[in-house]
Amino acid sequence: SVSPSRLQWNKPDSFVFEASFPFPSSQCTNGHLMCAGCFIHLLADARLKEEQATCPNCRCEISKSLCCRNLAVEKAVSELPSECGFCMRQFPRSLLERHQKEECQDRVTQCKYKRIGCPWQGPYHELTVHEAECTHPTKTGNELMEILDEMDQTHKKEMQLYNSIFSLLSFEKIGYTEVQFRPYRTDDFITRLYYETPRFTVLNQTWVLKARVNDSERNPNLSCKRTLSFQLILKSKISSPMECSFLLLKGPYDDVKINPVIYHFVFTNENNETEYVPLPIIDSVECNKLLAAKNINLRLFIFQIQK
Ligand SMILES: *[C@@H]1O[C@H](CO)[C@@H](O)[C@H](O)[C@H]1NC(C)=O
Ligand SMILES: *[C@@H]1O[C@H](CO)[C@@H](O)[C@H](O)[C@H]1NC(C)=O
Ligand SMILES: *[C@@H]1O[C@H](CO)[C@@H](O)[C@H](O)[C@H]1NC(C)=O
Ligand SMILES: CC(=O)N[C@H]1CO[C@H](CO)[C@@H](O)[C@@H]1O
Ligand SMILES: [Zn+2]
Ligand SMILES: [Zn+2]
Repeated sequence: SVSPSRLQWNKPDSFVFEASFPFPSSQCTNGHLMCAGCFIHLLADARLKEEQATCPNCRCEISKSLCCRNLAVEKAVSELPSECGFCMRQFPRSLLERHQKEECQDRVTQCKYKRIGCPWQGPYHELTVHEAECTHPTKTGNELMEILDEMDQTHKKEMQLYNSIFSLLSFEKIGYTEVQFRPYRTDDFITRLYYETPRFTVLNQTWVLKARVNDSERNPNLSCKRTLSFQLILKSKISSPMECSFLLLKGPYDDVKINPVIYHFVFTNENNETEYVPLPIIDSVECNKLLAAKNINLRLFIFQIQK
């Protein structure tokens, strides 16, 4: 069976479709079909439970190498009716994206005075009425100044992040390397998945990265909200404290959507590992993609701050 494409809220002003996976459908060796979203989810779940992923229909093993796309089905599916996530009407799948982006009367839109601070969001068919009544254009210059100041603050924070990356790039000592997180299990009674990289050398020191899945299995409401957090561990002895900024980014071999976030830490021989800090993956769809892949390949930058 083919489920209609599920809309998923990402940021208030954008949404992603499951069809944005690298391949839209997959079939097991016995020919049972699943959509790419379900397939990736099954692989991610199996990794978390340390089980071989199996086809929900026939229980045969599934994996990226055992399953293949079915182009005939993908073509047929693209012509099947699918439901618009806003107006619930049916459209051929191939037309749905344009309908939801540009044509649907119920699609979520924002007020044109958003630029001067109007927070209104609503269906397209109410937009004209709202904009005619919107109080933002009649605000006084002083009121608008306050709103714009707030917006400037947000913008400034973003700029600060990019500026600090640029200033880190002018440091004398910068090291970077490709890192590969590999999955392991803890030997607790209920084992937990964690990741660890092999030892690697950056800035003439030996390091290891660990990561763990920060999911909220105990809260069923959040069971889909998976995140990862990681820590950087210094493995070699140092003669004086080493103050560092570090940053994980997408590497050349994996297509991971990750936000640039800079962390700081002063490494000493006694204080040789950072706290677990969030791995800033854009959303849990991306996180599941990472868990479904065997290893996680990223690029680590370390900037040494010299006094
Ligand atoms: C790198 O470390 C080794 C010993 O750990 C040391 O002999 C060497 O001088 C260091 N190189 C640099 C460039 O700091
Ligand atoms: C899940 O959500 C429902 C409704 O919002 C709430 O009543 C319930 O307490 C939540 N459960 C947990 C474990 O947070
Ligand atoms: C890291 O720190 C811990 C506790 O301070 C210490 O026991 C351990 O030997 C240190 N590891 C290295 C490689 O220095
Ligand atoms: C259960 C668990 O691992 N929780 C961690 C989630 O990530 C934060 C850091 O962002 C940790 O502080 C929590 O301990
Ligand atoms: Zn619609
Ligand atoms: Zn408005």
